[in-house]
Amino acid sequence: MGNVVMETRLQALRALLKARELDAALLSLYENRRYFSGFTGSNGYLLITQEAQVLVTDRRYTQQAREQTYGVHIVEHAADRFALIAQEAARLGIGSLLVESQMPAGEYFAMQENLRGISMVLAEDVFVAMRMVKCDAEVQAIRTAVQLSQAALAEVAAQCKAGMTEKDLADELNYRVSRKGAQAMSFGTIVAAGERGALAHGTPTTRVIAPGEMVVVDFGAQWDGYCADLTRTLLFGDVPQERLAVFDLVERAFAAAVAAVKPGVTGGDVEQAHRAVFQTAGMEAYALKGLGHGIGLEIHEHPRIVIGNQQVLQPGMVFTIEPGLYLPGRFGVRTEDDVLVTAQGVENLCSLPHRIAIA
Ligand SMILES: [Mn+2]
Repeated sequence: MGNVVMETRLQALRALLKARELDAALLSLYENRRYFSGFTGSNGYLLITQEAQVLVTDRRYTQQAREQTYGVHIVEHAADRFALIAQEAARLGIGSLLVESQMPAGEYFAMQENLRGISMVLAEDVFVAMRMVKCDAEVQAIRTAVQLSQAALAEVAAQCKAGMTEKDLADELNYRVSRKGAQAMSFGTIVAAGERGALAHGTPTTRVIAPGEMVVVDFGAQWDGYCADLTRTLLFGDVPQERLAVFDLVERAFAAAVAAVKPGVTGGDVEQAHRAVFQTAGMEAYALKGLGHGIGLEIHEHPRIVIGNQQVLQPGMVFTIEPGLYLPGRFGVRTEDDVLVTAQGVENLCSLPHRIAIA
């Protein structure tokens, strides 16, 4: 992300600090640090005041931090990073500090010990809320992540066959995503064959895929830090008609959910649109309570597209739509695409066919 994007984000954070009458924010979560400074090291504490940005990190990352950030003063810590953060906070005249709700308890107590006289205020959902609406550059990064993911799965689908194991399929997919230029997978690839498909998040095993089985494949590439998240239920050979009927029902739920997406409706409204399809078919008992989640620098962000969610959708939000039906001990079906809320309604960022037959 360029300097203009970073500047816009900083301005929004500074306006928020001002409105809440707080002197500074302290960011240590990887995604928040990256979002507000561009720094991608695994260790760092970013202090942001109205005038200054200070990053406290260790010697492994000082050079990298200089290269990745703009307008950030970099301070190298040795053993006691908390004492150094306290020193910087004192130098900057900080009396109150917004801290992330994900801060580990151990760090919180260490900060409290060191930052005497500074009041720490819990940010709760502040940072996830700021990251919820994506700018054009972020949407572009997600589009690229989706394209890499789709191209990789299309190649794997063209070559895989019954007799492979779940793990064979996952390894092949991960390799191809990487070869296409992705920096990483968004999360550990899920491949769940036959009755294992009823486990919503089955990790790949050495179980062999048999002809006539459905195989749930859930994965995604990361591009410029941004995550894609796609699921296809691959149809190996002659899948029994009863199972194909369940597949079609999930497709109808997917279509109903996408049709419900537009600015002004809530996450809960979209979830209900898909649930209604399952209710009518008498299959609701086999569905989960959620339909999707925001994606961005993290694989699970806001908005949450879950039962009763009151978050109002706005243009620029990007989230998954992933209806599924899970029949314990028998089989499972899930289809997942990533969608963008637009001023007019919705754009599906994915174009890979949902129904993929493996000969
Ligand atoms: Mn997902």
